[in-house]
Amino acid sequence: MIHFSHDPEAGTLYCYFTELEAGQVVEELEYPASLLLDVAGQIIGLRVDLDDEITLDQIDLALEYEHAWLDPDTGRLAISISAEEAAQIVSLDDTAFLDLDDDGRVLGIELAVPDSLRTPERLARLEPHLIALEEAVAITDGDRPAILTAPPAMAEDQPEPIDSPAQAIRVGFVALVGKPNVGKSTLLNALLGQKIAIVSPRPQTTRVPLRGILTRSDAQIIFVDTPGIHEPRHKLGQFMVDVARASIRAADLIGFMVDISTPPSRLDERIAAQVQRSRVPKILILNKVDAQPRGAPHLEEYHALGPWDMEIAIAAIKGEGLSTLLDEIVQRLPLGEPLYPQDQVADQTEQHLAAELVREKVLRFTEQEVPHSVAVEVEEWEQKETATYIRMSVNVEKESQKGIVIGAGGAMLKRIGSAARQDIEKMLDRTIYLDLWVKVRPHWRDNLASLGWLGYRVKDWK
Ligand SMILES: Nc1nc2c(ncn2[C@@H]2O[C@H](COP(=O)(O)OP(=O)(O)OP(=O)(O)O)[C@@H](O)[C@H]2O)c(=O)[nH]1
Ligand SMILES: [Mg+2]
Repeated sequence: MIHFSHDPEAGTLYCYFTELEAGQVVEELEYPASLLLDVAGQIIGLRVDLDDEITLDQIDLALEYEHAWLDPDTGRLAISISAEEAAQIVSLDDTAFLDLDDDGRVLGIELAVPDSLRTPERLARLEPHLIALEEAVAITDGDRPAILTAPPAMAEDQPEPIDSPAQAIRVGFVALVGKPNVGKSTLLNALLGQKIAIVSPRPQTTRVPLRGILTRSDAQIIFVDTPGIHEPRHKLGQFMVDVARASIRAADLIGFMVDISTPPSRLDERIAAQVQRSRVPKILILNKVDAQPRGAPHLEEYHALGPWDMEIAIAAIKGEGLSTLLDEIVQRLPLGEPLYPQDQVADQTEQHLAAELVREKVLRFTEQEVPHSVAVEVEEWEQKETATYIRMSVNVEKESQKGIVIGAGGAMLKRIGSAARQDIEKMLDRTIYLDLWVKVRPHWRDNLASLGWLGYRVKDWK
């Protein structure tokens, strides 16, 4: 959790990562601080420049927040109300105070906002995230606070459409949902004209929702590629299904995707029933039309899982039917203002996408239980003179899997590394040096702590 409050008289901005109880703060530390501003000069967050005196454990409460980010090289801890990058960083003359409890944990940060940045215009974006000072006081008394966090970027809480029709374009979130392996990620990449989602012939390739943003003059469509909905057999699977369902709830339009080359399964029926419960427009996307048997024998069975606002047969892999699909989607989206900068294509960091590309190669080159037991983490990412040095760990669950991923004489790891390096270089358009290490993390797919550590936490993706 996180909440901000602002004391206009003292000119102080508070940012707290936990419910405070009276007497909990026993120590204060001072660090240089800055304010993060957006392109319009409005405050969207703060940054403190930490040093080696503070350990990662001490700032764990802050780092739980989805828009908190620590640069391990510089020690800068940035906290923002949104995922966007600050357009301007204004360093403050006064240092910020970090409030610590008796375990040395950082509970919150206080900083003095200079007069020039304390105008209503500057504070406008922060305003909805501020809790009133009375409530902040109540927190100190141990009452349950009215916590206002950064808005989930999903559609439910997006601003109302703008008034002037001249400026309004079609804007909305389109959830691509369906069972594993029907081609959701392939479609996302095809619609965007570039690869941001990994694809494999194995089911359950996508693990976290990935937003791909398509901006054109009349519309901004945010496609949400979701994990395939299936019968979960471990906590990771449950997480995947939970986040996929959350994407259905948050969508302005649902693209229910099926594989028309095979008949509907019980899973298709169940997902269709979930989709039907939503009130937003629903499009039945019949994919893999290139591979379907003559006479489209399954068309009627899928149609019967409806009603659908529209049905369309496509071949995502060949790009067939996509422009019609896009037009049908756009005309069903609400009017609004763009939510992302024009040139932004994905909502994930380069690091996340690069780690996914490594996982994709593991999915492609290894067999049996190995592909699903792998999680890839970026451990180091540093721009050096001639190349970006990237170190990642490939986590598996068993020693035997580690052996398979490394391969005889390291051959498999070399193969994975070399294929991933080519893709990452293409994505970043620069030379990289990729250093892969294989680690055993027993039963991580069923261990909540490991899931959190590896970035599979439901709250991060809702
Ligand atoms: N023949 C054919 N194959 C396709 C088409 N679209 C996707 N595929 C293949 O289907 C497989 C699964 O594709 P993905 O895009 O990873 O499927 P997904 O629905 O994202 O799967 P999960 O992430 O596991 O839920 C891959 O081997 C794709 O190449 C298509 O239009 N025609
Ligand atoms: Mg996928």
